[in-house]
Amino acid sequence: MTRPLQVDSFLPADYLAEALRADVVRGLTASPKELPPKWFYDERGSVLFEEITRLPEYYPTRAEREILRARATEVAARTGAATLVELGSGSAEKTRLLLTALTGPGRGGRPATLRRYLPVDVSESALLESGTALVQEYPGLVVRPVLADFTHQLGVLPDLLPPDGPRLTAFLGGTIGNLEPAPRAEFLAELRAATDPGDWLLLGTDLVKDPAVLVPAYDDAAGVTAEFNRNVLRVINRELRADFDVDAFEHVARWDTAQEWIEMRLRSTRAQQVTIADLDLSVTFGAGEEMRTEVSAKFRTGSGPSWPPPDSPSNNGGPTRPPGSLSPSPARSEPGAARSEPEGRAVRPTGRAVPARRAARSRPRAPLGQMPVGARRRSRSGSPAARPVGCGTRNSAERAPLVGEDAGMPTLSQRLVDRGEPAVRAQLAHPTVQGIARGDLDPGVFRVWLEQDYLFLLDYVRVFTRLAWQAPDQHLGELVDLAYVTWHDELSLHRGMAAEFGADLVGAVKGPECTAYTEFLLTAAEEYGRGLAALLPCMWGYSMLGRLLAEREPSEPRYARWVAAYADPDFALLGLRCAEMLDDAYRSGLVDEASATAAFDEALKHEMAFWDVRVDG
Ligand code: SAH
Ligand code: AVI
Repeated sequence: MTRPLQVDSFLPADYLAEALRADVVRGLTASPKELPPKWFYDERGSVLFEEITRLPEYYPTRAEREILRARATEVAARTGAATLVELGSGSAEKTRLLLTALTGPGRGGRPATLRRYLPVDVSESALLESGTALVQEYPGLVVRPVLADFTHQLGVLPDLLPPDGPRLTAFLGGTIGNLEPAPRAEFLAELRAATDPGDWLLLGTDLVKDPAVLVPAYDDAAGVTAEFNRNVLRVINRELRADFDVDAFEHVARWDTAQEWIEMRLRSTRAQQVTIADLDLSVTFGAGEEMRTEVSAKFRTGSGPSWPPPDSPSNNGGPTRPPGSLSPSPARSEPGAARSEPEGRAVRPTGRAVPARRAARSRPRAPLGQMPVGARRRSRSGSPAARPVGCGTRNSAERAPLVGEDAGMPTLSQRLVDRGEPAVRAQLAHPTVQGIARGDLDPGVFRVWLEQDYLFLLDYVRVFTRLAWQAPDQHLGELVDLAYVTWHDELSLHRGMAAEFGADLVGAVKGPECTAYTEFLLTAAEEYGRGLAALLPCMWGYSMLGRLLAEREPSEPRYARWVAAYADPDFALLGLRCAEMLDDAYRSGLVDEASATAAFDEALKHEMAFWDVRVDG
C-alpha cells in the first residue's frame, strides 16, 4: 500500500500572488529589466529543467552524478547523517545516490544512519512527484517534503528536525550559482544560522571553464533551454493575467567574463507593450531590448562561496572551503583556528561571497575533445538534433571536488579521450571521409563501407551482450540498452541506406579489416573493463567525427543524413554512459589503466583501418 505523502507548506497561501507580484513590479520597472529565476519552476518549468539535465550539452548534471556515484559511500561514512535536508531538490534524481549510501549497510557492516529526508523546494509538483517515488523506493525512510523558499525561509528548518543525530544539508546542481552575490551572502548567513554544531553541508557548484563548453550548455541545439527561459513569461501570464507574447521573445545565453557567470536573457524581437492586468501595470519593450532572467555563476577551486559570509556576525575571517566540498559546519571547527584545504594548500579569507577571479584560467580545451561525448549508437528516443555539441567538466582544472582530494582528477575515460583525439581528427584526412565531407564520395566505395559496417555492427551487438553477461548489476540495463539500440536503430539506419546505395547486406562477407576489428573486440570483451575501453574509440570517435563533419557545409543529401545521424547528440549520450561504466569499472578495480589504454589504442587503430575496408583481401 502507498503511504500518503504530506507536503509541509511554508509558503503562505498568497505567496504566489505576493512574492511574484513584488518581483514582477520590481523587475519590470527596473532598468535594465530583470526577473528572478525561481519563477521558472512551475510544473512545466520543472519538467523542462529535467529535460535540460538530459541534454548532451548540459554537462553539470552528469558531472555531479559521476562525483556523487564515486563518493556517496564516503559521504555516508563521514557524516553518519540521520537527516538529509536538500535545498532545491527538484526531481531528487541524483540524491538517490546519497539516499542509497545513507540507508544501505555501510562498509564493514556499519549500520545505516539515515532516518529522514526533507526535500525543500518551491515547486510543489516536483516535491510531490519525487516524494511519492522516494517513499516507495526507500520503504524505511521518512520522506517529508517541505514547500518553502530557501532564500527567505531557512529559519523554519530547525523546528522540523528532531535532535537525533547529525544533519546533512545538500545543495546540489550548482543552484547556488543562480543567486547573485548579495542574495548569496544573505542565503549563506541564513543557512549558517539554521545549522547546528556537528551538522554537515554538501555543496555542489560548477567551475569556470571554456565558454565554448559553457555557452552551448545554456543554449542547446534542441531549444529546450530557450523554452525553459520563456516559461517565466507563461508563468506571469497565468498567475498575474499578463499578455506577454511569448513568441516575441528570443532566448539569449551569454558568458560574462568579468562576473564569471552565464547570463540568460529574453530579448524582445520587436517594440511591444505588455499589460499585467493583476498589477494594473503596462510596460514597454524596445525592439532588441533584453531582460535578464538568470545568472549561473561558476566558481574556481579554492574560491567557493565564502563561508561564513563576510557580513555575517559569525564570520571570523576564516578560510573559504573549495566549492563542492563536504564541509563540517563552521560551528564545529575551532574558532579562529587555521584550517587547510584537503591538499594542505593554504586557504585564505576572500572577504566576499562572489566567485573570485584570482586563479589562473583553466587550460582552454576544444569542446569536441572534452569528454567522451561520442556514442555511435542511437538512443530509442532519437532526437533529430544534429549540431556539433561540446560538453563536459571532466578535467582536473575544472571539475569541482565534492569530497576528498582526488575527486578533481580527470577520469580514466577522459584521459583516454584526450589521448585519442588526434587519432580521430586524423580520420578526417582519409579520402573516404573527405569524400563524405565534400559529398562526392564514389557511391560504390560507400556501398562497400556500408556492407562491412553492417557486418561489423552484428558483432558489435554481440560485444555488448558478452559484456552484459559479466556486468555488475548496476551496468546491466545500460549494456542491454546499448545492444538494443544498436540492433534496432543503427542497423535500421544501415538498412535504409543500403536501399539507397544498392548494398547487399545479406550476401556481404567480411573483409579483412572488418574481421580483424570484430575479432579484436570480441576477444577484448572477454574481460569486462578491457572490453569497455575497446568500445570507446568507436562510440566516442564516431560521434566526434560526425560532429566535426557537421560543422562543414552539408554535402550531398545521403551523406549529409549519415553525418547528421552520427552528429546526433543522442549518440553522444550513449557514449558517455559507456565512458561512465568504464570509469566505474576502473574504480572498482575491474581493469587497470595500462590494459584499458592498450585496448583503447588498439581499437583506435582499427577505427582508422576500417576506412580502408575492402571485400576481398
Ligand atoms: N537539485 C536538483 C534541481 C536543480 S533545479 C538538481 O541538481 O538537478 C533548481 C531547483 O531549485 C528547482 O527544483 C527549483 O524549483 C528550486 N528552487 C529555485 N529557487 C528556489 C527557492 N528560492 N526556494 C526553493 N526552491 C527553489
Ligand atoms: C538550477 N540551476 C543550477 C541551473 C543552472 O545551470 O544554472 C538552471 C538552468 N538554467 C538554464 N539551464 C539550467
